[in-house]
Amino acid sequence: MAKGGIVAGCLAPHPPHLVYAENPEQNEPVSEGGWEQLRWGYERLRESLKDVDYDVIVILSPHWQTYVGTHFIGVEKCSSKSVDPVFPNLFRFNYDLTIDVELSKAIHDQAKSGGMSVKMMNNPDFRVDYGTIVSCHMVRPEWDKPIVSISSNRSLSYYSVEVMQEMMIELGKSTAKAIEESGKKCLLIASNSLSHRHFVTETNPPEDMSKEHITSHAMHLWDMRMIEMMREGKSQQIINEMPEFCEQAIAETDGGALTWLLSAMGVPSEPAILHGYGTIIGTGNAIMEWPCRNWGA
Ligand code: 2X7
Ligand code: FE2
Repeated sequence: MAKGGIVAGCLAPHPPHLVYAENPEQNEPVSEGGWEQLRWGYERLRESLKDVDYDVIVILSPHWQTYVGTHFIGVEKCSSKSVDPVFPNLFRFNYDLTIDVELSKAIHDQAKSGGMSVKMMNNPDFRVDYGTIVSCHMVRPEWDKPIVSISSNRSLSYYSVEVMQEMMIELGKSTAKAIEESGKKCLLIASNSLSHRHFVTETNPPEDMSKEHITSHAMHLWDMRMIEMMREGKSQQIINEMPEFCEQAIAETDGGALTWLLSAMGVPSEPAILHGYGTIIGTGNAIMEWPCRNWGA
């Protein structure tokens, strides 16, 4: 069997506002648009991936939070309504998705053999988190690929960002090894915003773009610093600076997704492509792609 591999790694943020603004048939609320810079960024990412052949999307979302180990959905068919607990006015999404249980289990087993605390989630009534759904929808609205859904183990809450990083680096290596052995071509997604300080009141309508901006200059500077490092291939420096970034920018990278992604790609020194940047209720969001398929073996 030929070796499996990662065709691309993506940083794909998941504010529900993006799906709300797109007005897909699966989402109940109706909008007049909004957040176009980011939605055009997703358009560019989709265009970049349109001729890329892959079998499965592997995604880690900070909104599936587990406190004892990393969990993987182990149920083949998941279908229900996902409602954002903070923005039920924007996101009530009917989903119907397929899980690649074989690959989920392979990553689970690989991580376990490396000493990590892991668990397969086998509850057929489990509701998939909105982070996973929004990022997958924005990257591949056709919903024609199975996914592997990985939880965010909040080791940070018990220990520190440093411990979280160590664990995500390990999980990334296990993910890469399991993918290689699976023979499958995978698209990896880290589902998170960058700076994550947000406004506490909503505008009327929520898509009033005259009110949308970053919450502070400090958050802007942190976001630009992270984007520049990604564009320059400075993955190791990103990992080194992650504790300060998480603390000072209240960054959503605290869920481990970006560190996991960088580790799975082998902490690349190749540059990432910036497809778009924009703010959503004051948080900073970048759409980035690492086109691993072009890097050679
Ligand atoms: O989950 C989110 C987020 N990360 C950023 C902004 C707004 C809403 O939801
Ligand atoms: Fe979020």
